[in-house]
Amino acid sequence: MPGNGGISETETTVRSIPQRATDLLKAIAAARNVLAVIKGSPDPDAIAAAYTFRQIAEKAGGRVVVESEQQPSLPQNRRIIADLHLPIHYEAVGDSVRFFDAYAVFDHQSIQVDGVTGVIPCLVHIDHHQAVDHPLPARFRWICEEAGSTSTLIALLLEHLVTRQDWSSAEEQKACTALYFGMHTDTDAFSHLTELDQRALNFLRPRADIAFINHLASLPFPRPALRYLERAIQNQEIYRDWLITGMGFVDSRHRDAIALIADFLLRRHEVNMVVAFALIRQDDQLRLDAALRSPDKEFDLDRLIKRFSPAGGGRAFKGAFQVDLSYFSDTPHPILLWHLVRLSTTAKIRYQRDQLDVQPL
Ligand SMILES: [Mn+2]
Repeated sequence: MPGNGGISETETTVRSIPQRATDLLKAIAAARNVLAVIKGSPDPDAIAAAYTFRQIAEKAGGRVVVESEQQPSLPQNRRIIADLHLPIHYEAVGDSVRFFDAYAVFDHQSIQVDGVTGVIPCLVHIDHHQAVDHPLPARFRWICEEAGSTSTLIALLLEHLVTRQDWSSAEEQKACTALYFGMHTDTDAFSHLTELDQRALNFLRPRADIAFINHLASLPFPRPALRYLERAIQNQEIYRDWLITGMGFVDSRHRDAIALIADFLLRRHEVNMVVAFALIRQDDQLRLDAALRSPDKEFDLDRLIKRFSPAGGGRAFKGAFQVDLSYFSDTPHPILLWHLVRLSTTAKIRYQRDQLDVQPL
């Protein structure tokens, strides 16, 4: 890239990695017990990042518990956790938060975690989504949109740390396999890789169990998701160059189907946006869950999503937002509620499409 003494942005990032690895170890040395929180649905990218951080921290004398707010929903995500024996806790932290000195967040724009933020400090925040405007403080932070996944960033740190820490080849393989799958998921099977991703992949590929990953990646579309896909196809409508579809109530165990279906519809149709949404009921909670997909790397999906909901977010190609509707969770008329949600959401989406002409992102 010109204008930088001939040094590309990627090169600058790569040169900063040894220092970042050192800073990460310093941060770890400052806290003994760390809670690594996986926010939202545990996807392979977040799982791999949190797991590898745990291994790095334990070799540096720290202790890390990886905690997920939700159970994994896709069969391949359950398989990678089970087959690689990745230790993840699913109980809410609650009062036990006081047993930790600090917490860490990976693969999420915001480090806000209810019941944790404000109680203990945030030690580490690593992510590849767009940075938020006024981030809460974190001791070590690496936000890098040049990476297609958080696993990319962790792999680049690991590349330095394996030479400085005592990693057996089995441990290395386990972490690299998880990170490889994290990258695979976030880059749509490596179909769009940045220069940084390519570097990370060069490190991971010879160390990962590729046969296992190929097996995971070939697991069929989960059967319950097919039912939702059918609904998504029935309900889809094309508004200008966007495809909009609602799937009704989706069982919380299969909520990842919304993202899979959005991916599928984008591959199938020549549109500039896919928005797929559904209502998710979990215990006494109810929320609207929407997945957005754009085929255009330059499209600022994050900014668009913020127009729907400040709590949502995105990056190149993918994004999502949720709206809490728990107040309506006991409605005696779920079908009526769905109609209302569908009409209102579709109207909002159409409005945002029209707004792009008036007020570009
Ligand atoms: Mn990610």
